Amino acid sequence: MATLSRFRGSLVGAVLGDCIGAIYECEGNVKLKDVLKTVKDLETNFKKLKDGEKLELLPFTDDTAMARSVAASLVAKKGFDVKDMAKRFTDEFHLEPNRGYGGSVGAVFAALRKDDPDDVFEPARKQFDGQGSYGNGGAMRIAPAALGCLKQGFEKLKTVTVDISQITHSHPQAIQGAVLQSSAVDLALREDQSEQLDRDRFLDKLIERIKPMEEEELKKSKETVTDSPSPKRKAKRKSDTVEMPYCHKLEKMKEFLRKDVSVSTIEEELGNDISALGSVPAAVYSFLKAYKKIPGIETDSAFKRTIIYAISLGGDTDTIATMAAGMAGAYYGYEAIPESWQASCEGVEDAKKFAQDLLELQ
Ligand code: AR6
Ligand code: MG
Repeated sequence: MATLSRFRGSLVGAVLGDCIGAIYECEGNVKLKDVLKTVKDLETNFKKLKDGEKLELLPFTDDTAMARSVAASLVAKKGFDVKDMAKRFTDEFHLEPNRGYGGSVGAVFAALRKDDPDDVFEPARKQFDGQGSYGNGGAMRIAPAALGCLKQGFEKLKTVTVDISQITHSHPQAIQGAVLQSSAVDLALREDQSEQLDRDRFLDKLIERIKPMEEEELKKSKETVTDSPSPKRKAKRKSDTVEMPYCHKLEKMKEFLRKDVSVSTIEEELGNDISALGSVPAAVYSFLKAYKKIPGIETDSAFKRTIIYAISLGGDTDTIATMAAGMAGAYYGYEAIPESWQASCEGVEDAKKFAQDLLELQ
């Protein structure tokens, strides 16, 4: 479970999902054949390299920029320190604001820098008339927390995840999405690879963790229905409007995994957008789906299938791929990650070092 291979697998996997996925971000419908060509090119170009030559690196985006801050803070503080983490996010954003951050999160960093509030959650809480952001920014960066909290168990991981999310994303669905993502990485790290992965059981364990959070939120929203409505998002998909949408989507996945479901069905039922609810389930599904062969993706590597399939879903490709690959790397380990892909992406060496440092925290 807590091995260097699986820690490295998760963090390096997440970097590759981000860098490769970013090629297709916001492209609308992504053609699988284009994604297959992209990764084939990475492999061909790597083979052509002569001694001492280096590839032009695919840059990482805000997903990795923020995940690095999560890892760096946990390592420097030997655990979670909310002020330190908020400062690292803020400094990192101001150092390189053009990493593809979401449209509204910059305002949180600006307020954190300008006001330096005692309560670091305050600027995020004020977003969107007090609803908070429901974007996937809390989930996309969270994998290092699963590594850092592995020894302490789920309750600790949950508390830390909620707080890391709330620095920028305080909408309940953003927080639940972050907990779903960190849980999936945590469970992937813990799975015994010598046994078959029981995908229904994996989903049941995730449901067990998310259900109480959704139930609590539902109760709150029913209590406050008349005076101040609890955060609701304008949903574009029917599957986002059900009472406990994360649990609903996790249950649906069991059915989808048993048959060959089209990408458009996945987009409709699970989503592929920048909201947490519209992307974390798609990432979990990509990881579980790619455990077995996928028609049209002719590779024996389940790790590669995960990234290729996640990107083929379209929409917020870098973030769905980074989250899915964070799980896949945690499960399959570092050795499953192709050298040519690593050599093509920015930030891999740092991810390896962070994995080592987080392992030493255990
Ligand atoms: N009400 C209305 N619109 C909202 C709300 C809300 N409560 N919350 C979010 N939005 P942001 P992120 C819309 O800025 O989650 C990048 O590609 C609003 O249009 O918090 O950090 C990253 O890599 C807002 O501008 O960003 C991520 O994949 C947008 O959602 C992705 O963007 C994004 O919310 C989201 O990053
Ligand atoms: Mg993104």
